[in-house]
Amino acid sequence: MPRNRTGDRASEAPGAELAARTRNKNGRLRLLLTLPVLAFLASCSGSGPQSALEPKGPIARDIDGLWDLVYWLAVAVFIMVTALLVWAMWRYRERPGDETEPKQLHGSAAIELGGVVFSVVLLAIISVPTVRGLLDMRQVPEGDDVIQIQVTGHQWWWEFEYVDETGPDGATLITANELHIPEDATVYLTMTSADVIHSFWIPAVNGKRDVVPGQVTNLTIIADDPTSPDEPLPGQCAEFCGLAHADMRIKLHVHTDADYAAWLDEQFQPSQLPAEESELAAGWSTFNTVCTTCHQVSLEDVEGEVVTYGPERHIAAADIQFRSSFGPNLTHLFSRGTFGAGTVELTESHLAEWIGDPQSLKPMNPDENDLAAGRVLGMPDTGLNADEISEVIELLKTWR
Ligand code: HEC
Ligand SMILES: [Cu+2]
Repeated sequence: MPRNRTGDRASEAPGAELAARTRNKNGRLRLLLTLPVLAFLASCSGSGPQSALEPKGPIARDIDGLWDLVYWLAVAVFIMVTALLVWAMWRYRERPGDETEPKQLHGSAAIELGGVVFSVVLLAIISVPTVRGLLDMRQVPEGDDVIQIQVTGHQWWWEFEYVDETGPDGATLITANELHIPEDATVYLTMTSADVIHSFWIPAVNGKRDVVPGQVTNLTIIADDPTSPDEPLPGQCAEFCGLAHADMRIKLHVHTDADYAAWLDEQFQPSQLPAEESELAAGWSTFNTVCTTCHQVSLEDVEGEVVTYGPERHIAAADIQFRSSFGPNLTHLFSRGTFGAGTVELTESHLAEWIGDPQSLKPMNPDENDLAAGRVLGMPDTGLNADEISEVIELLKTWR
């Protein structure tokens, strides 16, 4: 007897049960539809500036090209497999009057071998440019024009030291979170971490690379075109590193050669140590008792001598002396557009909020283990009163 294909069991069910079942079915259908709709809608977001699909330099462009290759191969495979599936479903559909089952087969040398060979060929096609790209990216760039920058990851900010750039006092240039480079320059980052594993990632210029305590890793970045001052290329830590991990950003400013030289010049103009009787003396006294336990600052005194205040820098990694600090170097704080690792716009009122209650702008509370081990994480509440805070801000404002 042919199978009953139109057999409607629902016709035997009482009305209420039928309604319930229909509702149930609708619910399931809706759930089933939700997933592809969500996936589809996600594609409407476009790619923001922090996207590997918007390369702004040759290395990132290579990665993007590889992505395109893999994507289109995947699309071709998807279309092929789907077409085969649809064809098989249609060709071997059950027709009225069918009495025999289709031939049941177990194993087919042709199909299995074909599948294996096809996959191997595809993977080989992908692996050649992948391996070549990886080797290219790992190459240590050479030449006098390579800009060397040491990067230290901290919970939860980035320290940049321009090791080849020494100011009039012989000290190297140190800054935080906002990285400045000239267009088309090959910039070689030598990286380590002061605490836990971080990962340095500015998708527009290269892939990510882990930043590991006690080890040195490297990354080359190159950017094509200058960025506008209020639209630097965004990046961030890409390895979960604690409470404020998501707020560990990087801003990459790309300059013309002339603008880069001007920026360096500015960074080497020493900030001033307030004279003893000046209006800024009170702010300096607070700063030098409270803030210099963590923050470094290099200041020129009235005699023209530049002195660095702050904690000793304390990391030695591999054969490189990393002279890293507990908090960002504040010598040229007001040359930055943001603070708190690129998360807060640098304005006086934000700064007052930060000094008064840093946790309100960026959650950095150490957990119990850290407290028990005496570890300080992030910027603590320094307990200054409103007057002291505004005195300190008046002082900070002169450091540009
Ligand atoms: C116990 C160490 C410690 C002390 C003391 C301290 N800070 Fe900080 N400060 C930090 C750390 C760590 C950060 C980085 C926080 C982050 O972005 O995750 C920071 C960040 C900052 C920043 C933002 C810098 C930037 O470029 O992102 C400013 C400004 C700042 N502190 C000012 C002060 C002032 C002013 C004082 C004194 C009243 C002070 N800090 C005292 C540890 C400290
Ligand atoms: Cu991190």
